[in-house]
Amino acid sequence: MTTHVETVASSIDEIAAQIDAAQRTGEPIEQFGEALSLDAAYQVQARLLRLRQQRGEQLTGAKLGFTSEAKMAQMGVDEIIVGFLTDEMHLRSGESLQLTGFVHPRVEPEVAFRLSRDVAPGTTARELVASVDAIAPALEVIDSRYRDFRFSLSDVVADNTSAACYVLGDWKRFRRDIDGLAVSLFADGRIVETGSTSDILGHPVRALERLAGMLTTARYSLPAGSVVLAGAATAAVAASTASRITALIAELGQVELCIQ
Ligand code: OOG
Repeated sequence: MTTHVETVASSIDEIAAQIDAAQRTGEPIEQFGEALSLDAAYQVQARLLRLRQQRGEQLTGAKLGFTSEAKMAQMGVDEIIVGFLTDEMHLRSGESLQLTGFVHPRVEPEVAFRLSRDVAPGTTARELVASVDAIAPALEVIDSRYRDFRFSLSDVVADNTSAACYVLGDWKRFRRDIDGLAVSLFADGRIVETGSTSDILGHPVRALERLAGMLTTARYSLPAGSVVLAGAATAAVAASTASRITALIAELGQVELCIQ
């Protein structure tokens, strides 16, 4: 006889398998909708991480989503979410992104933090911030696996918060006074989005503080050297609209992605 617990576990595996296939083929899927609770969605996400690790990928960090008004307004979701990053998602600044294999990728400017120590669920906000040793400008490529880039909160969490790739600029020594820095996103040299690092929860360090509480929900620990993306300060732009996308953050520098 199949118990309720087994049924739930198998549907989590089944949803993870569908999202994983969509991510690997670039074929969009339909949303799961009401049937998927937020807790089940984080279980799906943890299962996706396990599938990627079984294929040899390494966990390299975490990313926060919906930490700015601009992103909440663009996507109609207003709760902070967390996803994972792996080594396969990492691109060097100036590297080319092949659009084939993605569903409908978009690019957004981010602040990246680097952790100097292992951080496990239960780490306090203060300990997590104290473990940061470097900051860098970054770009995140997001690619919802759902048709038309539309989703509910649980759908996007199950889909690893649309994480696809990330590009890091040069690391600088961590300092706390990184609010109020101008953020600009350029497509082929033309400004397409502008904002400020203060658009990320009033101060990007608040994103780190929020991550501390969310690691328990997300069910993973971050090894020393991990990257944390604080969430985009501006709306995202479609990757297909340009052959070069650049983020410039005052005092932190710039980072670039070529699109093919
Ligand atoms: C979800 C991911 C949001 C951010 O920086 O706010 C996000 C999405 O917009 O598809 O990464």
